[in-house]
Amino acid sequence: MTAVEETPAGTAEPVGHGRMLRKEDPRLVRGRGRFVDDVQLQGMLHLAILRAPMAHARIVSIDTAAAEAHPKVKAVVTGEALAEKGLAWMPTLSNDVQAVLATDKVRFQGQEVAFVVAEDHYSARDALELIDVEYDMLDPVVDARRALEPGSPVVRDDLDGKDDNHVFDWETGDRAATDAVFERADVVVSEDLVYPRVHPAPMETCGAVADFDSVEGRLTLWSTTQAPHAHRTLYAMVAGLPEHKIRVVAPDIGGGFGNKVPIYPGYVCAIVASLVVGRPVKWMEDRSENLVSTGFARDYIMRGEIAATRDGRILGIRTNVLADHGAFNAQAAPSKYPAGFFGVFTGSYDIEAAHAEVTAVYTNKAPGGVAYACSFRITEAVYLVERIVDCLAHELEMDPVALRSKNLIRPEQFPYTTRTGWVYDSGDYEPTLREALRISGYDELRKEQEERRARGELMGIGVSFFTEAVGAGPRKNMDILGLGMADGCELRVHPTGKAVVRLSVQTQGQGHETTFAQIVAEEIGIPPQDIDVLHGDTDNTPFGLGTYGSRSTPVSGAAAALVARKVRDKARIIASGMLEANVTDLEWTKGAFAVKGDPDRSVTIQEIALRAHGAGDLPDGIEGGLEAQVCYNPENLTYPHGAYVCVVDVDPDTAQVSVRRFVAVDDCGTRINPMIIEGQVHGGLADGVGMALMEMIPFDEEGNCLGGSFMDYLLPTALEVPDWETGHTVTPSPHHPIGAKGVGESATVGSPPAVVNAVVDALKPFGVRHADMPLTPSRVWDAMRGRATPS
Ligand code: MCN
Ligand code: CUN
Repeated sequence: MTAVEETPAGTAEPVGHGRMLRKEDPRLVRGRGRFVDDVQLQGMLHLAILRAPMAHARIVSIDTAAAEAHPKVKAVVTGEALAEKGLAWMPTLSNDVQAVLATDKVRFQGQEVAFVVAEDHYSARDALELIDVEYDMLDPVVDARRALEPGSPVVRDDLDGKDDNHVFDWETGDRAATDAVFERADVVVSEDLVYPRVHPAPMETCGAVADFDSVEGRLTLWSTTQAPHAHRTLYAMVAGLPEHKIRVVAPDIGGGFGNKVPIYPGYVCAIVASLVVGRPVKWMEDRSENLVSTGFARDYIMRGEIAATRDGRILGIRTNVLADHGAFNAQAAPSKYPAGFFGVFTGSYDIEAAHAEVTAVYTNKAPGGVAYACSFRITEAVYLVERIVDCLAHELEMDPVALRSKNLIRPEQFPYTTRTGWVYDSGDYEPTLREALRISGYDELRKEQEERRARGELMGIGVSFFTEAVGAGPRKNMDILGLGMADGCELRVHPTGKAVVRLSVQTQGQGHETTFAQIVAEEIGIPPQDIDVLHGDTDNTPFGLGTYGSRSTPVSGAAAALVARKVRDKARIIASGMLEANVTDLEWTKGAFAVKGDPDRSVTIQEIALRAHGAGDLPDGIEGGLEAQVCYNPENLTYPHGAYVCVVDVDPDTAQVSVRRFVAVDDCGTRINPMIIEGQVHGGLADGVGMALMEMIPFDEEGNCLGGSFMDYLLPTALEVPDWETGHTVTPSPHHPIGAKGVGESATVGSPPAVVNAVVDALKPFGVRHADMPLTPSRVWDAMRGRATPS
């Protein structure tokens, strides 16, 4: 990255796409950000939640008398009290219900049982200790593999007639055709792969401040949400408050990574508390609460099978998945996709047949699923295909790059319909792969590896190639709880030529205040510094479904480009009046309309803005002002892709893995701000190294969560990651107005298999073909000794 290309925020250049420092950073790096916990209101009270200490137990009684007697306590609320108001249960994003506060049983360790509202945070916490709950212990179901066994404890006996732990069965592809190609294949390779339960662990935990104004009947909720509009609609449905009387504000958000998509009981408790006590109430969870109770990710137990010819032509892939959904099915995914977008498990390869079946089960663990830069389960899908392709390379004794190269979808095949029905919009895979090989010096690395192996050193080279499906989604087949996945955008150009663009999506660190200003700038020629981006306030932004699944650029970014074009179209008509020329005789150069062939006769967008709002006549039929609004319904998802190469060294004495190099070449179509893209990729690669080597939320046999703090749940630091080496190719999306595809999750999705493939490659001298994440020293040690670590 060259510093020359960067433009400090505040200077006038560049207009439009290009490297530009983030507009939000002056505020954030000076400590002037305003997060939910910074919200202080007159008379505000504090809420703390009592959580279940065990995974599965019947509640016999709850005695709140001592807590209520605490001098600073204003209210103590139990599930029973909520039940009287019909608020003890709330709908989840997957059409299940989840307990706001437990009434009958607790179903996972850390589940919400009661809450206290007090004058300060510490008194609220202290009073939790004074609540006396009598539990009747029940056997828990912890291992998803045992959840469907007859006689297994039933987690969800609250559901009518439910006598097992089955959530859903889902399948995709053609079973018969797939079985047929497996029958005739020269080589079939199977492997059991576990994608462990991990956690998005954003820097800021979840929280809310609820302020109910009983005179106006208005609720204002500041909350850590990635989807303010969708949350508002759900609160209206759950609490029965009229939607126009609810305002959801998401101020600065300290990272989301999917963790802030669901509605958590804590938000609802804060709302109820404000309604009951008549004062503003703040709830902020601590780190352990976040790790133990909020949306986990993955937890997929997969069997992958791949069929190929002897010379490495992949014929088919099939897989069987057991998905652990925890105690409530609260994963966020479009309604018709119970396994998210796992259907893209055929990856970037042109194969003849594919089939997948997924069975989901309830267990006595925290609810959630999907979250953590996942692109709706594409992380699992990409891990499956990229690991199993490496297993095939191992069996065929073929170079993993050569095997991939031979099977990649070819450029002339796009738009490409996969065997499971996904239409990849565009792609040119081979150049991306070649670029990753060039940057990494792949052939040299293989030579070096040979030399090192001869000396007894364990060096590994891992490759992954991924295709993602991001930008949910077309209304025809995507919704969340019945809400179509479109996004609105509104643009107002002021008389002096400055502008405000209002978005329905919500940045949590992705830099929307910068890139969306750039998108608009590119279209109407007003410098990005003169365009403010408003988001995260339902009273001030148009409706839309929010930020997740890397959908902001594909959906809301398209809306921003289109709304700017709509304004430009109007500006053209006004310019024609100003220049006394026909609209068709006008030419647009960035920022001005000029008469064709007479460039001296021109008006800038700023001059047009002034005329639009000013005195004097406008062309016939044109109203004053320079504003527009659109709602964008995407035609298809966008399909970014990438090729990654990871180099690791494994210490033969300690089995410690160190990532020496990581090369990531991403293709996200048209690039709006390359610097922000690199930031997104760097973050995602760190996620990938973390998941591959150290992150996991494990449980003991009783269902105690063993990953409830950052002492146990290890996140990678600067010490565990190398200097990232990034590159790119550009294959625009044909249906997106500016050709952009999403990128926010690409690296998290694509990097775990590259790291695991590298570690397994390092262990080749031991005959290892697979080892499960996270590849901690003990697991690597076991793998070297031919022992499987239970996972
Ligand atoms: N971008 C670009 N050119 C492109 C594509 C994207 O310049 N062709 C820019 C965008 O304008 C935006 C950023 O890159 O500023 C990410 O865009 P996009 O891929 O559309 O993703 P979203 O903005 O929808 O962000 C969501 C995505 C998800 S789902 C997770 S999870 C994740 C991620 O973003 N969470 C993050 N990256 C994160 N980064 C930070 N700092 N914090 C999080 O919580
Ligand atoms: Cu799945 S994590 Mo992101 O889509 O918010």
